[in-house]
Formats: sequence, C-alpha cells, structure tokens
Amino acid sequence: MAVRLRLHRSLSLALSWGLMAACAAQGLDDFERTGLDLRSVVAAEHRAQLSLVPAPAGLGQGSALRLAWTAERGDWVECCYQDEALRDLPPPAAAGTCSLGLALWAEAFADLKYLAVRACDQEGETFEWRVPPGEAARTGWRRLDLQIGAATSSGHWGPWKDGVESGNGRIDPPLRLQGYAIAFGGEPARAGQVLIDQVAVHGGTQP
Ligand SMILES: [Ca+2]
Ligand SMILES: [Ca+2]
Repeated sequence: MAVRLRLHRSLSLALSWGLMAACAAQGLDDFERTGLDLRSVVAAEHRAQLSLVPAPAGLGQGSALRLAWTAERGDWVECCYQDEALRDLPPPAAAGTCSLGLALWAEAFADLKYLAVRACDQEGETFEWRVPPGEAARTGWRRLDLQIGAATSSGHWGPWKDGVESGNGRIDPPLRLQGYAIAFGGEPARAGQVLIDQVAVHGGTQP
C-alpha cells in the first residue's frame, strides 16, 4: 500500500511538473522601464493619455502602464507599441492559438465594455481579441486571459496601400503584440483610467 501511495505521489508530482513546464509563461511586458515606447492615436476621441506609474498592490508589480481618457472620449481608446518595440508572440501563436494573460486594474463602475489586445502579422495586418473586464462593481486588479488565434479573433484590418486595404484576412506568421484598446459601454462618457501589467503568453496548441 505504502509503495502504491509513493508511486501515486511520484506520478502526481511528475504530472504536475509536466503541466507546469507545458504551461510555462513567457513574459511579454512588465512595463519595468523609464521611457515609454507606446503611443496613442492622433484622433482625439480615441486618444489615451499614456504613462508608466507605480502599480497598486496586488496582481501588478513595480510599474504599470496607465491608460487615461477624458470625458470627450469616443466609444474606445487605444495605444500601440512603437515599431521597434513590438513584442514577438511565440510560434504556437502564429500557428494556432495561445493564451495571453495580463493584469488589469480598473475602477468600479467605469463602464468598461471590453479590453482588446491587438497583434499584427507578417504582412502588417492587424488582428484583435477582446475580453470583458468583469467585476464591474469592484475597484482593483483582475486577471484576464485571451485565446489568441485565427478562430477567436474578433476582427482584422489593414494594411492599407494607396488607400486600399490589402490584407488577406489570414494570420501570416510571425504574429507580434501590437497594443491594447479599451471599449466603453453605453453610459455618458466621463474621464477615467485603467492600468495594465504582467502581460505574458502561455504555450499554445497547434490548430
Ligand atoms: Ca510591472
Ligand atoms: Ca494576413
């Protein structure tokens, strides 16, 4: 009996380590730097004011990216990495799906509809994935996970050549993390902010 128990425990440990290895996270951005290598758009209604700020205690660590907006904002605001700061997603993401996780700090009743993560493919086509922030009545950190892959994308656009959209609608590897967007619900617009930190990707599965 004791031998069987030891064997069972060893097998469980081996399986746990195997799962941990298979699910090992690859950090994409922890925002631990002084210079900001992200920018927002020119259009005022979609512009976010960007800064790196100390992360409140909880899921964030060190510094976090702050996206703030004014009461003049439109239905969404966005930001993207400078071209030289685009983050490579691992090959499984290019081939199929992977799980991208991040920590989002949001204020209670901020009327957030979803957070979007954007990535661009080899031909410059942008793909977007969305996740509701949940827990609307609570101020604080929440953990969000998105499945990144062709089947789970909520939309794609670009690139434009001579004013004509030329993308083929397919993910052409490699995929690179391009930026983030926050969309709002239907309440009257007011100023607000979110923080993003600890962006990481977990190994994916082939399609
Ligand atoms: Ca951080
Ligand atoms: Ca494409």
